[in-house]
Amino acid sequence: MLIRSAPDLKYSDVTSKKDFLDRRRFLASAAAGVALGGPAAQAAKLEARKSGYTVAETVTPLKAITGYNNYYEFGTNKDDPARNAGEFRTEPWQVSVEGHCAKPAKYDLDSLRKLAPLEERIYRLRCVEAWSMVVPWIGFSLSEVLKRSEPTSKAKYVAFETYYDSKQMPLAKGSRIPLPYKEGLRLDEAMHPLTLLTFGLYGEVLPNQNGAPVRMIIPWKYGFKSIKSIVKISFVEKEPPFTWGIMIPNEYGFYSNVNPEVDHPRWSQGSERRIGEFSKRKTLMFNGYADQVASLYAGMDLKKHY
Ligand SMILES: Nc1nc2c(c(=O)[nH]1)N[C@H]1C(S)=C(S)[C@@H](COP(=O)(O)O)O[C@H]1N2
Ligand SMILES: [Mo]
Repeated sequence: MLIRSAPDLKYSDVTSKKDFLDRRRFLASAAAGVALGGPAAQAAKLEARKSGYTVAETVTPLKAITGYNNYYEFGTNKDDPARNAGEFRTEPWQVSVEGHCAKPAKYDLDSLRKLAPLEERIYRLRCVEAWSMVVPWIGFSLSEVLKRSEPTSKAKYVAFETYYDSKQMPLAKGSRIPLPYKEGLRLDEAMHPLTLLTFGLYGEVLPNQNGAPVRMIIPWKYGFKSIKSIVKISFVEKEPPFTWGIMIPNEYGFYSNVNPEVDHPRWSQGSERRIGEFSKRKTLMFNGYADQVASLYAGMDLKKHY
């Protein structure tokens, strides 16, 4: 069983005692109903083994991660998703893997989650709006799913789509972005071991505002690439359209790799603020994952392919 109800406060060896104590405190306040809006505050535990894919940095408090979100389907203010996503139905859930592959597949959430052992990976995530966070995510490499469907030689990119239901997401229309939310990766980016299919955070299943029941985390790219509440994964031949590129093509490029040297047309990307902290820190090339991913872009002009 992956989900259990017994509390598990054993925590990663790689986090400091202070982080551990912080976490206990935040879990306690969440349990007391302080941190989370809506009725779905009883999160189920999600067991995961520790992983080597981890940054040794202070993790961002659970309360900040679950209270300051971008999820336009549930409103455009940072505190809207925590307030409005609580009753979103994430069961039953189906994810379809289709397109240019020998073995298309449909998974319910449970069968998807059992495709590989769950790992806890502490990753940075950097939003294009120049804030960032460090999160103990739970999931496994997306490649575990992709390789099972045996992509054909025509599969050059992977396209993703979010669930959309205007009845369950009445505020979505007001966001004025085209929905369902769409994203895409080049096949080699999608197959990269860092690319995480994510089911949980902080030892629990994903809170709805963070993209339950399953989302992507691509830690070297701006946060908008990390699409939430996925229902469709397709192998495609051409670079797929993505929501922010459809909306404002002169501001958002397909790659969207974190790059302090390429500013957004309206603001600098040279520095960032960790949510919950006051001072700014310098943004790192590929969000600090250059050693792992820079080779994917060898020979590319990153000022052109931003
Ligand atoms: N479906 C969907 N996915 C989405 C978004 C969204 O509005 N809708 N926002 C993106 C943006 S801009 C960011 S920064 C991250 C935020 O993830 P978080 O709320 O877990 O911090 O989710 C991304 N995934
Ligand atoms: Mo973002």
